[in-house]
Amino acid sequence: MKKIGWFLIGIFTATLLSAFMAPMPSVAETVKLNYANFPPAPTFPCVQMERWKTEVEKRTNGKVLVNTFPGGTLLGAKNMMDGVIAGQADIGCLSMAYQPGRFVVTNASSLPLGIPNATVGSLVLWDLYQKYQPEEFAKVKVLTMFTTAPTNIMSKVPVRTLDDIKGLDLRASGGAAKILAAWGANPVGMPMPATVEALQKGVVKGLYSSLEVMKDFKFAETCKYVTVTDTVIYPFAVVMNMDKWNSLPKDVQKVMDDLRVEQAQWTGNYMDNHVKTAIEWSKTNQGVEFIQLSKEEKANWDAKLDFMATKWIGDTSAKGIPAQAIVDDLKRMIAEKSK
Ligand code: 3IO
Repeated sequence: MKKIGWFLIGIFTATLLSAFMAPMPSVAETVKLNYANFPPAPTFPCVQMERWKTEVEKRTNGKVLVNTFPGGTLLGAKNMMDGVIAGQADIGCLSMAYQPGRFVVTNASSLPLGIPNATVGSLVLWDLYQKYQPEEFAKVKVLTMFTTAPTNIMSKVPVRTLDDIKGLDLRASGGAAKILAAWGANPVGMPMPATVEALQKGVVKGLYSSLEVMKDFKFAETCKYVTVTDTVIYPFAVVMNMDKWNSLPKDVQKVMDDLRVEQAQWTGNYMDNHVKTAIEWSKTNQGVEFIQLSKEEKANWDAKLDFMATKWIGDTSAKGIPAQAIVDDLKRMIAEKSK
């Protein structure tokens, strides 16, 4: 009886002690991170941001708190990289197409080389970045990269032939804008969020991007035609301020490093599935016509893009970048990941 009494007191004391000493992080230990994003909350760059936040908070047992800022409330589309370097935000999500000259190596992923979907695109983009470690990312810690699904024409007027697209004002940026130009359209460059007003005001007649925006930005309400081209992707990066990264505990850094490829794949997968949902919604709820190019017509469209990789290799080699090797690597990676 006496022995059991002491035993219970022992357990009671141990419990009490562990309650004070135990793993609950103290307020001082909690790391708070601000994460900036440029488009509105329901769009895919913000959906992946919330997923990353949830996973990091869970896997660090609450040691890290991530405050997310969608809709350009902390940093906008074009000052994302510089804002993160300057420490205006700890983390930022950027579309590389808005600064094509700045992200030369990784923007090679938006040459017309046949990336079939966002999952393959995201994994290929990550491997390309890892292999070449381009200096344009040297001042930041790259937390992940991903791509959109292949791009298609969404427009107020039907585009069935190369004649229809000639001189047509369509919104696109970076590599996708060059594709439009090759087809004879008039590409108008602006970040995705600005496209809403540009379409309303009639500044552009449509846009060239991945099709989930038909639903997420409600473009299907004004763009009643989609011309299926499934051409290039838009590449994205999520970057962290380098001093902030260096200040993080090792175990927190490990959680984030372990998420880099996983997050790329998750986002690609989310995008690929969400595009299917958006296509269904556009057809069923919005009566959007999906135009399939005939085999002959498609061959004409493809032929207009043949010169692009070769021209890019020529132009980019002149800057001292191993452009031929990058394109060869991209082709090999796309084939491997597509299996
Ligand atoms: C994009 C950008 C922001 C929100 C949703 C989006 N879906 C596809 C894109 C890519 C694009 O067109 C762009 O401007 O980066």
